[in-house]
Amino acid sequence: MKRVAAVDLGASSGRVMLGEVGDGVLNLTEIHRFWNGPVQLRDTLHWDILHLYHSMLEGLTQAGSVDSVGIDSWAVDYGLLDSAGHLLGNPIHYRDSRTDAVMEKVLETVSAEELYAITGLQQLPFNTIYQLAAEGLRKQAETLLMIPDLLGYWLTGEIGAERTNASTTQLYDVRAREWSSELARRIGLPMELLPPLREPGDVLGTLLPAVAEETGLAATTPVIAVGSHDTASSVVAVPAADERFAYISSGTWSLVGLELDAPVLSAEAREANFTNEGGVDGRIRFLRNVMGLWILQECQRIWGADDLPTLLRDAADAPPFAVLIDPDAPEFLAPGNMPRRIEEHCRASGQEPPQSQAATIRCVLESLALAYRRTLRQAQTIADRPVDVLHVIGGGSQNELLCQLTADACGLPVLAGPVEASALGNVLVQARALGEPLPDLGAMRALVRATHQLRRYEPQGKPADWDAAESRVFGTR
Ligand code: LFR
Repeated sequence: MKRVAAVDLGASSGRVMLGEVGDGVLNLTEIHRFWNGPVQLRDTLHWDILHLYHSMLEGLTQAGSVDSVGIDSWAVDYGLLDSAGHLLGNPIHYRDSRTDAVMEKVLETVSAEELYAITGLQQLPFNTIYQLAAEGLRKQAETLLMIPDLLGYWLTGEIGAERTNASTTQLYDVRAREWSSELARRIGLPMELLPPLREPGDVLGTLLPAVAEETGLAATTPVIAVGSHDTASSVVAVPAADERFAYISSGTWSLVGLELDAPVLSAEAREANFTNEGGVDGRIRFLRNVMGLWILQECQRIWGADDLPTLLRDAADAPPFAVLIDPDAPEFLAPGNMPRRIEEHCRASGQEPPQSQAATIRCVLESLALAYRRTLRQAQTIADRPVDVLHVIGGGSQNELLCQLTADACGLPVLAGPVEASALGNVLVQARALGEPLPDLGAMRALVRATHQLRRYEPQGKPADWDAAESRVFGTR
């Protein structure tokens, strides 16, 4: 039996989980959960990286002795080190406004077609390439480390770039499976900034003596690179039985798509803004970001409404298809007064704004389900991959109303769970690196299936209602 610590950092909370993996066993226990979120400091939105580091150490201390440690987090964000290995400033949050209109500027140097041909990445205004262009590199910067690589560096002193997360920077060549020196040159980025790539499953190193002392862990404890992009880890834990599945990794974002063996770099894929992010074992996550539960979380924050179950019960009773929004509209990206932005969005699209919290939540969830439907249909057509089942994994898999609306909208059975998918994927990749016989993703997924209960939602209602809703929001696009 292997005992490993999975550090899993999400945009609204972080956790240290203890994973136990053995023959037919996959246990996950939460050791420590802590707050995470944007911190506005003067004119910039930051992550509180030292709080995350400190909380990670607290969790590792409470975990007791483990065979290894692995870290995953959201993507695209980074810290910069100087030549002495010191962090140059607090990492900036991808929702910060410094990237506003930067994409357009970069596209004057490298066309969207060229960028896609090399990276296969969806255009999101906060991709690492645009963040770097926005900040104009500080002269002292010597090394760029993505968030999990930065925390791994602080644990071990070792520098590297885990591949799944590197693939989200838009500086990574998805076919050559290397950093793109061509793109770095074109945007004036020194290649030396980008550390050597490492694979999920590689050992970064062992704990630094000071870390071992602080946590009480053995100094010989290895830190193992996992699918350090949380979405890569969560897709590892999709409990699919065969290839004909789609997934929604449902949390602050909803990552909606397919798992493929090779990238799809066609004009249709680019025009529909699908991404080809690198997965564990060389798979491709062919997906699109849908705004996700972020809008709901921001509504709750503004209302001071913590009681989600009650809000969802009321939303389930609210009239269907009353008001619909495009959840991916740019005005929903930055933190702020979401209820007001929804009202404004409704007025601008000629709809009477929702009149209650329940109606607002209903509008958000139906609109998300509609965006899922559209994304999945496009993904299947563009990748030429039919699917029989839709797996919803992550925190959002607990939202019964959203799962049912998703099944209805997509016309597919939804299998919901596991909730802690990214932590499970993190644990599984560590266990394999430590020698557990989990030869491939199929074996890992079979273990998740055997040890986790899933909830099934059958599509209900009238498909024609969703057809009509789709053309209301997206026209015939
Ligand atoms: C989900 C996620 C998405 C990424 C977004 C920003 O947590 O990692 O995959 O697009 O956060 O990094």
